[in-house]
Amino acid sequence: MYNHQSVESKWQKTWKDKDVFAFDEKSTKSKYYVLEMFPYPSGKIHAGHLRNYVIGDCVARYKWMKGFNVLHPMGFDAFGLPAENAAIAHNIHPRDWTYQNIDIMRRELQSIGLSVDWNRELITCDPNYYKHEQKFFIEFYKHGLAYQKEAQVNWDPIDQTVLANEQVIEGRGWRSGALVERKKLKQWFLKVTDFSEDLLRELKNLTGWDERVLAMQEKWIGKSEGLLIDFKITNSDQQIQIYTTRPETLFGAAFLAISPYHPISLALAKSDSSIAKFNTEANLNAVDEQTIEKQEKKGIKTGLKVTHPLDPNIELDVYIANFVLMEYGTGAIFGCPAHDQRDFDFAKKYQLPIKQVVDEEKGIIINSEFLNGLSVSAAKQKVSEVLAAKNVAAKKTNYRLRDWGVSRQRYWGCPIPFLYLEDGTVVAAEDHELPILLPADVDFSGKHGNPLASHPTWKYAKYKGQNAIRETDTFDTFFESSWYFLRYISAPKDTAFNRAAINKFMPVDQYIGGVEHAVLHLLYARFFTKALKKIGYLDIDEPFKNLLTQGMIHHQTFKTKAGEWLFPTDVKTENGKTISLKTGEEVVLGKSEKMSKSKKNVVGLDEIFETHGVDAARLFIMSDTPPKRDMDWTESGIDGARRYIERLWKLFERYEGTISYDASEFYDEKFSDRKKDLLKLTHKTVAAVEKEYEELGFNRAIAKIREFSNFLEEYEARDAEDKKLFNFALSTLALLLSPIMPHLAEELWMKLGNKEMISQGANFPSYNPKLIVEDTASIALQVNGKLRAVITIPKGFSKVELEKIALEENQVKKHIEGKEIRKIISVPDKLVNIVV
Ligand code: ANZ
Repeated sequence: MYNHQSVESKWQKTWKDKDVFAFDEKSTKSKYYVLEMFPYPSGKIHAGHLRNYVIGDCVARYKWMKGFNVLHPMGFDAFGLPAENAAIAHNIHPRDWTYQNIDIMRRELQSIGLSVDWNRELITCDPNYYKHEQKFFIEFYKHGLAYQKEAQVNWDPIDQTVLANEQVIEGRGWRSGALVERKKLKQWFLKVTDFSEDLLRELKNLTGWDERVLAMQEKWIGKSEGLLIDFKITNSDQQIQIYTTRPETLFGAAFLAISPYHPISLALAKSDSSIAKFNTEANLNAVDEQTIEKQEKKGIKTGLKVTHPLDPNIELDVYIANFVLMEYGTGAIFGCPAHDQRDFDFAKKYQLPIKQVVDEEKGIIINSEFLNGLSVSAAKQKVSEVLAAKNVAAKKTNYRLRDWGVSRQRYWGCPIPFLYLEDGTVVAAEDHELPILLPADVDFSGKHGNPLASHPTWKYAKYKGQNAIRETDTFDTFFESSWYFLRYISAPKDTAFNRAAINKFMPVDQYIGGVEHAVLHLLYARFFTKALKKIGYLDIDEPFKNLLTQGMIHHQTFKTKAGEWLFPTDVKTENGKTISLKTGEEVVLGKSEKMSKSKKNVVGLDEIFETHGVDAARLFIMSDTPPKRDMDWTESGIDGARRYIERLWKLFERYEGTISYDASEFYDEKFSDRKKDLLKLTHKTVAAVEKEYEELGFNRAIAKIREFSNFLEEYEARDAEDKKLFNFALSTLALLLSPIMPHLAEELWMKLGNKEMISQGANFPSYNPKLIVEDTASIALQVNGKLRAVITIPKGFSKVELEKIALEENQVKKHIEGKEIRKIISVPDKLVNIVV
């Protein structure tokens, strides 16, 4: 029996003692930067973390073996609401809660056997980390990249904080689940929109990114090219400007609609109580775009009318409508019910005409006066020209991307380094004041909103002798994760990073994380990189060269008949029946779903590491599914992984004698076929596994390794030479296994008599290209003894098969056409002669 407990802890200790994964900045080898998204220290690692970090570790270990100077760091994304919520619930300081969790998580991460350089660990709530962001922010401000404005914000009434649009999921706060409200507050923003075009254009350079993520970012940036059109208000010389991407449908216009926040709506609300009421209601419901998209389309007539810009005889009513966003375009639209779903719903409700103006099948314009018969694109062009000539339209490119609101009314974040003077002026904190530290003594009763604002003294400060009040908002925690990958490379005391080192070791060569970060974190980090370059801190454009977004882990769900969820460890399956261990009752089997605490379909990693071992968990997680795809965690899968380890252990017990593992040394044409087969399979496996590791096809690599070890299990070493070959094969196997199961591989490697650990610089095995070519034969095709063609095909075709192939060959056909075949002579692997 393989004793995983003692083996795994032994190697973990040895790696640590010898500091084998320390990154050497002075090394002359090529660098390779592997990074997994760092965890939030919630307390325990779960299966999703495990998958994320094991994938990264396999990449890192493989690259070490390929001779790269690998940087593989780890840290903790340590600011955030849960710490504050814990403070409120359990009367513990957020700092203590966070650091306690970090200690637990660090230990857990280390127990997975990661090849991480722990010397570079960073913790974002450490003032030595966050002080640099205060500096960045002040610099951004000086360069016009940070600014303050009154803004409609998404207000989470439970967490008492502002949420970014992305943190509102179907109208509810992403953490609290509370219905989100709208509120106006003075907020700090970063000018992400300055980079809209760059962020979009450079997606094309990110060829190593998952296509799904690229598509999501493109959609999020949402470039659209359209037209601004002025509609004149009748009996007034005022106009309403709308934005449209479909000017060719202008004759289908049934109404104009403006946002409840449009200046005209706000003005009307002052004198019209029903409009005021409508606006307030829209205000309460309108939160994120998904909600607005889904909610019932409602409007109210303003009493205003506008003239159609292409036909003065047409007048349209102006509505205030709940589906028109103030933040997009001009906050006003023309409604075309026949060709837009929202406008259609609206028209149905208010009995407005629905006039079709595009024949979708033919792709031409109809019912549109001078546009009739034109193609959609020609009509677009025409409308735009006609309106431009009248001076009532202009081309406009819009982006859906918004500036990033970074203010949060919370304690456990990085203080925003600004002050308000008595006369209302806003000023950046003076250099000598930095860093602005969080006060330690705060009231977490949860009754007074932001503890920084209600702190008795903290916010009172001086600025050049004047009285001042500190900004009590802190940064959104996505601020910290927007640049942490730079700080791992070099962490000087007084500056955020060393620029030369960044130029040398950035970008991250392989970034790995969950697809849930496709737009938030990954877009902010890209923006931050560009913004830091703009203010002269950096020279690079993009932070992440290759991005792998791993799939989710699913597990079957179990319920009692009464509908109570059960943990997988609460049930047992016997003779096809699954019963509850507690009651003996049969349980209801649910489908396999994304692991979640609420459905209890989670597994305890500690127990699995204890019973099956870390390597078994690593092997299982990497085995059946490509990293990108969702995978099913099954008890039989993890058992199977453990059994395979046992088989490997037994296989290596057959090793005897000395070992030499230079690949080419052994090949000899005079070897018997079985020896040749063994060698060829060894080389072929190395080639195949290397290819798969390069492409992150770990599941396919493992399949190849298993074929190889199955073969070795059957192989009988009969003589001394055989033993040598067999030992060579085993040593190759240990190396191939090492990225996936590093503890086991290290142990097996030592069993083979090696003195140095694999992780102390063993190379990935090489292969002899000559030995991996498929065995092929060149077949001479003759007609009446005359050579007509030579074909190359795999060896081993039968006579009948060869005849068939020969008769279908063009050159042969030409020479036998119309003639009677008298005889065919075929010699396997050599020739076919057709006599006619
Ligand atoms: C008339 C029209 C006719 C439209 C039609 C669509 C279909 P993208 O492509 O995403 O940029 N729109 C413009 N501003 C809006 C706002 N503030 N709130 C809600 N909707 C707004 O979308 C542009 C289209 O979204 C515009 O084109 C406008 O409706 C609507 F058959 O104009 B369209």
